[in-house]
Amino acid sequence: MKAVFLSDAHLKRAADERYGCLIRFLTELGEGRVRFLAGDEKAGRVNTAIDDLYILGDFFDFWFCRPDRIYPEFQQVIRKLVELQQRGVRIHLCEGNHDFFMREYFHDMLGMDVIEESAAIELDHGRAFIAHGDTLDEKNVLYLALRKILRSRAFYHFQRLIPAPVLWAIAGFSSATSKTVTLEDGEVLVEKMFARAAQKLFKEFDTVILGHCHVPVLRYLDGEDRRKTFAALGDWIFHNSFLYYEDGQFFMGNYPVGLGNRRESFGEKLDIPASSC
Ligand SMILES: [Mn+2]
Repeated sequence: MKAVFLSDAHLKRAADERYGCLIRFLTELGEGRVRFLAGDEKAGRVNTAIDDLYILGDFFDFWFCRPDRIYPEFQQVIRKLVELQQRGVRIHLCEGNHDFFMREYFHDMLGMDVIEESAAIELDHGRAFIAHGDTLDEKNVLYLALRKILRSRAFYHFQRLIPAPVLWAIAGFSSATSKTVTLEDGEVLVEKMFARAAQKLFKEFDTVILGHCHVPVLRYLDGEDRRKTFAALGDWIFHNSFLYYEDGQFFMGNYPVGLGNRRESFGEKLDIPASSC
């Protein structure tokens, strides 16, 4: 089984650099290429078609459910996902704290897998827990309460009453402000997530894969009987990071940006190194 996991692209405008980067990455996935920079700046690529693409939340900087009125800037990337799906890649979208109510469009209309909060998936070597990760801190009661309200049926119906262009304008404004108010230090957050995995989730799962903290981390923990894997996916704002999985092995890579053809022609197949922090 071959899969790519990514999160936190926070897509907003098609003209943004990260948007273009992601489009190129998805195009290459569709063509059966996974290009990456490893931690030591070595460039490489795996020529293979993947089976699954997991997008673990905050792919869009905002999302409101209007199956008939999709924010125009998002149409290009949605077409890309559909293209990948038509090539046989299964698309899994987990909702984040910026994008939810996704089922009605992505599942009901496009037939993609939508995960509301978390899911248990089967990988070749064992079970994995996947989630965006914003609900892992159970002590953050205020945030969890707010999250519940925003995802309630009442709020769903309320947002349906507001004209789409007005919603998009509000969303652009609120997502800009919410970042300055709620962005916890990524490094602190990743340690909290790892602690949660170590104390609880690893009892049930061999692997925990999360987004939300914007820091790419791949870490192993030797358990009593088998090795456990923890991954935080980073983002497509500063890192262009993704997790690649092939037959029981994980590899954290960064998509090369602006390296031109010199790197591109560096197309040898590398053995996938197991990097860890
Ligand atoms: Mn998030």
